[in-house]
Amino acid sequence: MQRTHYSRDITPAMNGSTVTVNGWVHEIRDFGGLAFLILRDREGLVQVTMPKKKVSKEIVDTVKGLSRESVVSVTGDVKAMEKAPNGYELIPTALEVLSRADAPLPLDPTGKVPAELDTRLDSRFMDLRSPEVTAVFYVRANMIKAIRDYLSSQGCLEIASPKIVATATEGGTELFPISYFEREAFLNQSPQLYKQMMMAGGMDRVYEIGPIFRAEEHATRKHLNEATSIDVELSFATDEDAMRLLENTIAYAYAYVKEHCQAQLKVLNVDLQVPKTPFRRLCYRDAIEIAKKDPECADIEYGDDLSTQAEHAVGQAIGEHYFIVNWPTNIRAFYTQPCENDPSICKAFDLMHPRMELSSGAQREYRYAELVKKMEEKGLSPESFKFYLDSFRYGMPPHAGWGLGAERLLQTMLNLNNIREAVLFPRDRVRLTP
Ligand code: ATP
Ligand code: AMO
Repeated sequence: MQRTHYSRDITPAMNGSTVTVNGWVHEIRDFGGLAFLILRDREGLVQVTMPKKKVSKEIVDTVKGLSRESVVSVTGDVKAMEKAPNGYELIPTALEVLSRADAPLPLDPTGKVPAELDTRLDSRFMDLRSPEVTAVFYVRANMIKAIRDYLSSQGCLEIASPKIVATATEGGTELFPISYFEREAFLNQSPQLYKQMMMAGGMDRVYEIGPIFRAEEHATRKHLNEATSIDVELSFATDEDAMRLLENTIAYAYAYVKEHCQAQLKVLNVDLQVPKTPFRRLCYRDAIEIAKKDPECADIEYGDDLSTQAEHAVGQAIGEHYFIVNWPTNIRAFYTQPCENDPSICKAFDLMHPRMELSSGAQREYRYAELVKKMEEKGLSPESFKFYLDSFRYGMPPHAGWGLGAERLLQTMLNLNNIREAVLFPRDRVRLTP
């Protein structure tokens, strides 16, 4: 049972050596004098070939009695074989059944019988056994690793901020209230306030990769109620510094995945193109003009948020990653700094993929008096943000940062139709289990 190799690590050059592989019964084919067991592990398929003259009757009989998706351990001799997956087959000398699978299966993990996304999510453990789904999460793990490596290499320290909080940050309507002993508390929508406080703490450059919670009421293909946010905050930095780090992070993640996930990209049929930096900077005003040309967005006005339709119209016109800059101050969060020469626009940016928004960020208002004024203008009570505002009173450096949705990044990278495909166990309006 002690595994010696994953399926992918065995090569035809190992002809004659003995290996042990562990995995699931993908398929059994019996041709009388010759039987095949196709075993599947995380990395791929192994053909176990049983010519009845060479393999013990006990092993052949055990295999014939196996149900699909049972878990087995097979020890055998490697034989180079051009027609088999990865160019080799195993002639078994020992076979151990570790767990028998019930029948019928809730899903067909070979994908031969396609299932609706909802059915797949209901039996996610089984869904994950299909090579396409495994590939998505293999890429996700590598994408996150790349981002962590890159941000660390740029001098950012990883932090962990609380997820149980007392206040909203991204507009009051999308909060999940929870009961916290005698008080009301909320699940955090964003590490925003905490990553800014780290600038007052002198940590200089920080990042966090963690969950955010938003009570989005509606079902869309790009919203989750629990998402993963990649947050960055940089001291002594401008909006332009933050944008540069963001575009370089995206390009690095793409390049890393392209290099390290070749087999998975092939399974997913994705021809990954590393986006070229710097990304185009498009003025909000020009984005509105482009959107207006789409008949479905004809009534969009300067000062409106970009609707999903408008995002699509502009995305189609640009055709690659781009930033929207020079946003009207009154439609951005209170912590955004207005431009000195024209305070009606601000130092906020959105990073867009042609399909959707991937990230928002800004140079922050770091002057205490101005920040309090901005909060009051937005109808927020400075008293409830005292813990945050105090950090601006005793030496707060100028700073800038961004939040990037990990699932949206993966969704657009792999061209997934629905954001739920980019999460192991998505949370939406109706889904709380598994
Ligand atoms: P923000 O960046 O303002 O926090 P977001 O990233 O959640 O918002 P976007 O993806 O930028 O939202 O949303 C673009 C547009 O999608 C919104 O302007 C709105 O028209 C629409 N939209 C946003 N949230 C929802 C929702 N929960 N259900 C349906 N449509 C939504
Ligand atoms: P914003 O609210 O735009 O900005 O969120 C940043 C990014 O997080 C992702 N995201 C989501 N992904 C899936 N489902 C959701 N419900 C969801 N909500 C957000 C998106 C989005 O672009 N504090 C600021 C960031 C900053 O200024 O540093 C913020 O939270 O990809």
